Amino acid sequence: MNRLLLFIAANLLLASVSASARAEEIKAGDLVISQAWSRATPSGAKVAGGYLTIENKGSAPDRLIGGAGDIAGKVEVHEMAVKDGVMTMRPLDNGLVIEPGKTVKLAPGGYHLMMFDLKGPLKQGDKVPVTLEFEKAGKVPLALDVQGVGAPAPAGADGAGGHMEMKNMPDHPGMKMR
Ligand SMILES: [Cu+2]
Repeated sequence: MNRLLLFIAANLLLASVSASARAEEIKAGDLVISQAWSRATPSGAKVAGGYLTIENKGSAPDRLIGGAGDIAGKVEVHEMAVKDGVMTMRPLDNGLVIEPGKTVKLAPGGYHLMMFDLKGPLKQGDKVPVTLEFEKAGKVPLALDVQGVGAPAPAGADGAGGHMEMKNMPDHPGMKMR
């Protein structure tokens, strides 16, 4: 019995250590943002995606309406979806709503930040500062943790989210990653 308790305690301790080592949380009003990350870009690439998890702990919806960063000429909020068998992306003109009590994940293959006109390559290990803009929470500075080329998810995550190749995107002229 005692041994079992010890075992459980040790596991809890390990779990909390790895969770805190994994990613910082950013609090902005009622929002908690975590696991902000991006991928290393091949040299010459002009676009990159940005991914993060946003939790709304408040009682009213908020809306991610845009972003900005020194690394990019323009940052947009995008949605990726399969339409008529073709993978397409489009900017969310009205922003991305985060309902109260809900968690929205921006991840490869779904919602994402799109950084255009990159001023330089993103390198693995970099922390890229960007500022997100929410309707209620306002401007929220954070850093995207740059993972390796083709990383499907942030380091230490459960590997959720499929691997998405950014090519053959008819909605994004000139958007070739390789
Ligand atoms: Cu996009």
